[in-house]
Amino acid sequence: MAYLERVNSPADLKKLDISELKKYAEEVREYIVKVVGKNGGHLASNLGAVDLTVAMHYVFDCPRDKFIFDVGHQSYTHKIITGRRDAFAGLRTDGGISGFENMSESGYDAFTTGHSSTSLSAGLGIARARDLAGEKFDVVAVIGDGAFTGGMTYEALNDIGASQTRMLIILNDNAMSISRNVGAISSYFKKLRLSRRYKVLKTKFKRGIDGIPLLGPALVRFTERAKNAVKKQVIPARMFEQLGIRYYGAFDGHDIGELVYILEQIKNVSAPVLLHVVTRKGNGFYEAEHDPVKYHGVTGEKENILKFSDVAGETLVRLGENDERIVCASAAMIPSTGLSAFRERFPKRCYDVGIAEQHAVTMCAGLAASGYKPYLAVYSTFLQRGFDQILHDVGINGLPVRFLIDRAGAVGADGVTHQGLFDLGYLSAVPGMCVMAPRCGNELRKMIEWSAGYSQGPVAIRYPKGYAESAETETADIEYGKWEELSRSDNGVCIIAVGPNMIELARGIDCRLINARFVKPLDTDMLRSVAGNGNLVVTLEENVVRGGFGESVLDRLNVIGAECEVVNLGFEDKFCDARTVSAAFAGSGLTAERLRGIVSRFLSSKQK
Ligand SMILES: Cc1ncc(C[n+]2csc(CCOP(=O)(O)OP(=O)(O)O)c2C)c(N)n1
Repeated sequence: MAYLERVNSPADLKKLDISELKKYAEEVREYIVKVVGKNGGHLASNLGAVDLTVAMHYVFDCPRDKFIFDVGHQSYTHKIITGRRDAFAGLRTDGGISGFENMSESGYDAFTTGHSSTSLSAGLGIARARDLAGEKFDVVAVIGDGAFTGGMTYEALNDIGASQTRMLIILNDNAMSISRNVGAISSYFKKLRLSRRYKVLKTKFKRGIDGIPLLGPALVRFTERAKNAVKKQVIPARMFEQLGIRYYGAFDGHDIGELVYILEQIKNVSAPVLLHVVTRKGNGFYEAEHDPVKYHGVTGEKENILKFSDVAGETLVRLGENDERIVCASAAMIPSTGLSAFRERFPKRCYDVGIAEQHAVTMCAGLAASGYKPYLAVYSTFLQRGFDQILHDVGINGLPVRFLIDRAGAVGADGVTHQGLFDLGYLSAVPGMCVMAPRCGNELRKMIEWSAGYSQGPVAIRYPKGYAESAETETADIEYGKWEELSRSDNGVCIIAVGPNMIELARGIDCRLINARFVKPLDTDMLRSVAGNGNLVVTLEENVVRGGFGESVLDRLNVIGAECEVVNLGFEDKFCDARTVSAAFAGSGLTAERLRGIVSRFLSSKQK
């Protein structure tokens, strides 16, 4: 690790020559493989971006120049170069460094990222601020072809092209999102990539004929003209150029020498530029290169845990067999949301729309308006993008779009940008939305079956990542707006819990335990039955309390005129950057000990 140890800052990197840079990049790759093997993380995406990042730091002067890595999941090399080499060993652990670019972690991180397709907008803002202040530095946004499927990218391109604000966009094109990239833009990039082959041929040919003494120069001029004509056909649309953005590409994203050369050339262009580089996901690590989908994100978690996503997928296949109106959609997350089997069985009824949650929601609204039964499977954190579409396109029209909201609650190692702690609030805010949360796989199955027959309005079913099969029991059939009583007690203590983790927290406590399978509408009858004077009602939710389930229970109890004592437990009104689920719970006091303390204090004060 001779070179790795020598580089503690971008300035150290600049002391190396090109051949040393290549050796350094190899060592960085080895180090990433080692740390991700232990801690988990985005392996394939990072291995593909090592050479590019090394070249960027060699040519530019970060942190004076601003680098924004879209999604930020490929920023490991950037972290290692910018003084975080040793800290990188604590990647994604509690108290350790984040798996994404993060402004609060380092002055070298120009922006906090995590959700896709933000880099061009953020970059444009930074570039405009630079120009207003009369400063001089470069702004570089690195964006993958997957992130390029997100709508914000086009809103930003529109603005960048029109304003001619100077910034560099580096398109890191590996033809993959998490799985193979989809859509028309992906096909367009493929055409542009083919021009790369043409470029290589061109330089080789030129070298060959230059050696012919008399005819050489004339031949070069002739072939140059011929090739320019060919080039026009090879890159038919020139989309970027027409938007006012200079396009350079496509270049080999693993040839550090070539990258350094081209970056030095375009650094001085006084217009917005898009540099297209072609990379290989997983580059340099055989397993990741050959199975980039599996190695996109390595979790380091137990693989044998049963997932709610799998139950959702199986149930949809079963329902789909008997009902042709059942269709599924995902925003670039078909395998991770459990939809692979459905896509295989019903390819025409399953849509991967790219990283485009807003579009996915409204597209599903269109399907529902036409009599189909769309199921949109999406992570809680990414659905935040589609709030207006949920409200304006689905909600106002009362359309029965079914949302399957995965990874709801604390998410572990991905940290602050990925926590699914807000959906109960933003979904419940939409009039007419029915919001449900199963406590086990069996209940999720029943909820999805029930939702297929429910056409009065939109339905959201939210669940965390995994569930233990052993905790699965027979569950009562679903009845609209009705909760399930799991245990009884006459000590005046009632715990109303949402979801499996919260129910688990309350297990073993002497109380009336209620599974709030409907977060909206609330079960007012059952609430009346617990509202007696002198009782204690504790609500438990894996969501922020502000605007969440507990507050709506409190509100309803006030309307009923209840005189019981109420305690709302959930996540506090702050962003949670815990990297394990248990640390997230502990950080907001969501522990069995605290719950027991609250209950026993209540019981002893009652005795007095
Ligand atoms: C809004 C949003 N939706 C979904 C994701 C999940 N996600 C993380 S990385 C990724 C694929 C990104 O592909 P690309 O930009 O091409 O980068 P690569 O990993 O291929 O280098 C997706 C879908 C996200 N981060 N943000």
